Amino acid sequence: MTGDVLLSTGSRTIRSIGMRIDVITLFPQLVKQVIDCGVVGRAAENELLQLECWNPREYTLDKHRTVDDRPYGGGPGMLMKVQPVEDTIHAVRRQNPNGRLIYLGPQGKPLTQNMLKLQSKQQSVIFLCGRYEGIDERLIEQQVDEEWSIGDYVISGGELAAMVCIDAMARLIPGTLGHDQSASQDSFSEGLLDCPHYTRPESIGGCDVPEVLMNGNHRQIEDWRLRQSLGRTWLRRPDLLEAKTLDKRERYLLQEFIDEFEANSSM
Ligand code: 4GN
Repeated sequence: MTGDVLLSTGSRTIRSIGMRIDVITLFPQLVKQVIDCGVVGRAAENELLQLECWNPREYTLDKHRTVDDRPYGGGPGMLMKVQPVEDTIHAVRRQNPNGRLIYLGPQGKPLTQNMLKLQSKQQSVIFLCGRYEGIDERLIEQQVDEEWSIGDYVISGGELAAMVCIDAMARLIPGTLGHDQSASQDSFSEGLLDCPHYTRPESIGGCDVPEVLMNGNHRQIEDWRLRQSLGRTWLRRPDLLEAKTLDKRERYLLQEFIDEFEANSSM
C-alpha cells in the first residue's frame, strides 16, 4: 500500500504521497529493471514509488500458456490473445480501480513533459505494454483510458516506452531528486531547452569555461543561463518558443543572444 511518506533529505523533511505503478507485460523481468538504478531506484527504496508487474501468461487457460493469436483478415504477424490480456486487466483493476490505463504505441498522443507532470500528480497509473502487432482494437476502445507515444518510431514492445514514462514520472515525485529545484530546472519544465553546463577542468582542448560562470556574480550567472536557454531554444526548437509567451526580461535576453549570434555569423 502507498500512503504518506516522510522523507528526510538532510535538514529538510518532505511529505509526499507514494505513487503506485502497475505494468501489464509479457516481460516483467525487463520492466522491473527500471527500479534497479539511479533516482528511480532510490524513489522505490524510499517507497515514493511502488512498481507491480502483471504477466498475461499467468492468466492463460491452456496447457501451452498461449499469449498470441492470429489476426482476422490474415496477413503476417500475430496479435496478443484477448482473454489473457483482458483477465490481467481485470485482476489489476481489482487492486487499482482508479488508475488510468495507458497503452503505449506509435498511434498514441505524442508524449510531453506536461503530460508526465499531470500524470505524476495522480496516486496511481497502469501501463499496458503491447507485443507482436499489438492488441485487438476493441480492447483499446473498452479498457484503455489514454494512448501515449514516446515518439515517431517503432520498437518491438511497449516495455521500453513504459520504462521511459516511469523514469520521467519518478523524477517528478517530490523527494526523488536530491535537490528540490533539479526537476524544475530541466529542459522543458519551463517550455525551454536547458542551458549548457560546465565542470572541471577549466580548459578542454583549448576551450575555456565561459568567464561569467567563474566570477561568482549570481545575478549575472542567472541571466546568462536564461539567455542561453532562450537562445538554444530559438536555434534548435523554434516550435517550443512559438508555444511560449516571453516576459519582458526573457524578450530582452533573447534579443541579446540573437544580436550576438548575428554579429558572430556575419564575421
Ligand atoms: C510504443 C510501442 C513504439 C511506441 C511500440 C511509441 C510496441 N513502438 N512510439 N511498440 O511510443 C505494436 C504493438 C507496436 C505494440 C507496439
